Amino acid sequence: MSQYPEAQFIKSANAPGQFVPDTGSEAAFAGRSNAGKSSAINVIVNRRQFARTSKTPGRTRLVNFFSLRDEQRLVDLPGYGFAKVAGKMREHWADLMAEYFETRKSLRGLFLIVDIRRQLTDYDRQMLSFADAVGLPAHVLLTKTDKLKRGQAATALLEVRRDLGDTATVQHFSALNRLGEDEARAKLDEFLSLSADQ
Ligand SMILES: Nc1nc2c(ncn2[C@@H]2O[C@H](COP(=O)(O)OP(=O)(O)OP(=O)(O)O)[C@@H](O)[C@H]2O)c(=O)[nH]1
Ligand SMILES: [Mg+2]
Repeated sequence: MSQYPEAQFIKSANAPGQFVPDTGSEAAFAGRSNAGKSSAINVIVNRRQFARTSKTPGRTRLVNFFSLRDEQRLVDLPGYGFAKVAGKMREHWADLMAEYFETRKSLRGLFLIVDIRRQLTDYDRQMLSFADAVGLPAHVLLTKTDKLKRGQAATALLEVRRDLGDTATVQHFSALNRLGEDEARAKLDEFLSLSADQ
């Protein structure tokens, strides 16, 4: 049973004017394309195909708003790091993200989805600096932990934790075997219950 039985998709936006009304609280999910963002959201919300997974390139370039509970939202930000994304498109992405982080009053926290085998990319660091610039807490999900042996996974976590310092918290996660789902959900609820000026 989902912890968010009323969860539903609200709308996709390609420009700030299309964002849903900025009231209540929301948590944003960001990550390199193919890192496992949609899969992580599906596990956390406990619904197959809630955020969809891969092979829907159009939708992954948009800001997707989902309602979790009354006045609590989850926002699936456009995936980044597409090798072939043209300059104009990349500029549009950067402008859209800057606008979102700088103006969004209901934003309470950032989830950054990182493939545990790849460590942090420049785009990941850019997302963390967007969050840091507005004093927003960030939490990293090291996804696809099932792809590594236990020792390798532990080492990768330590490396990322050292790299992040106190800019973000971090945990192991796997959409395949649901490792870390409770911890991720607790963090999501923690973010959503923060008040506006924290
Ligand atoms: N083994 C394993 N595979 C995963 C995991 N999470 C995601 N995948 C796979 O990785 C691929 C990409 O997953 P998505 O969830 O679609 O990734 P995304 O970050 O949403 O990608 P875009 O929306 O295209 O940017 C899919 O084939 C998933 O099945 C995981 O924890 N373990
Ligand atoms: Mg996706």
